[in-house]
Amino acid sequence: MVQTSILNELETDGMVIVPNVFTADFMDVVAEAIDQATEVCVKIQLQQRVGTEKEATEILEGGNGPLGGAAHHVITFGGAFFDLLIQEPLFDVVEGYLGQGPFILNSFGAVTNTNQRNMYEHGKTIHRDSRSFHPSFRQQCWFMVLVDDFTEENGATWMWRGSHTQPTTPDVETFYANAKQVIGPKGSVVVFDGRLWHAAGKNQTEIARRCLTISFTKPFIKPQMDYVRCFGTENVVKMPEVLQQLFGYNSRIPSNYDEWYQPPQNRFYKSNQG
Ligand SMILES: O=C(O)CCC(=O)C(=O)O
Repeated sequence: MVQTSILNELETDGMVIVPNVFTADFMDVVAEAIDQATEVCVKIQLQQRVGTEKEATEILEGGNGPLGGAAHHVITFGGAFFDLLIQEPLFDVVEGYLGQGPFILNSFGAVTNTNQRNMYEHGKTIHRDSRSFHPSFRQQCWFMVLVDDFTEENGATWMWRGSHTQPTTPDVETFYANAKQVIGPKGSVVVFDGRLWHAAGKNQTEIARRCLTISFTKPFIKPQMDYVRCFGTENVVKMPEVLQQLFGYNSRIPSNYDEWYQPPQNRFYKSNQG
């Protein structure tokens, strides 16, 4: 499929499934990185007593609470996740959809869907990812990266094509009458509008089904985490330019006059960021 037809489908349907964006071998590396990151995230969730019950021990089996199987901001682990972004996959589609000019990373998480425990509450309920709705503003462009093959049996996500125009939550019957599961081989990417209604499927197999959930916005929208502060400015300036841009280095908010009054090349919020 040429990029124009990908963009056209995204504009019409609010979603498009693009096969073969990543190789199966690369997805295996990413899968390993997700497992490691999830183990760390679950430990933090336990420590902070958020989302996962204290007694939960089967770390990769989806936790045992409303955050079961969710690992947020795994981009902070670097490695394969950086490698993925450095490839700039489908970035022309993201720019085409959000509007001309640069964009930033809003979030970069992972979901491990299993049959073992309570699955991530947010993921399994009928939801959309944008928390605010505007009928014409394209706030978020999302990637769901299929890290494992998605099948009917292993909990492929239910997505309702064209539902990004609907402001209110559909009732369960209407949603499942219209939504279809996203079936595809690992390495595929579902590009979708953050207003699209969707829900994780039920995994009826013994094997985990993993995906990455990545969102992009224009730079003037706050990201879910301040990645520049998270990585440290001194480290971000040494990163490839594409990562600097995505992590919001070019759209930082000055906090005093010294940071505000700077020559153009040192500006915190650069003039080309919209
Ligand atoms: O894992 C899935 O199938 C869906 C996840 C999801 O919708 C989310 O994390 O917002």
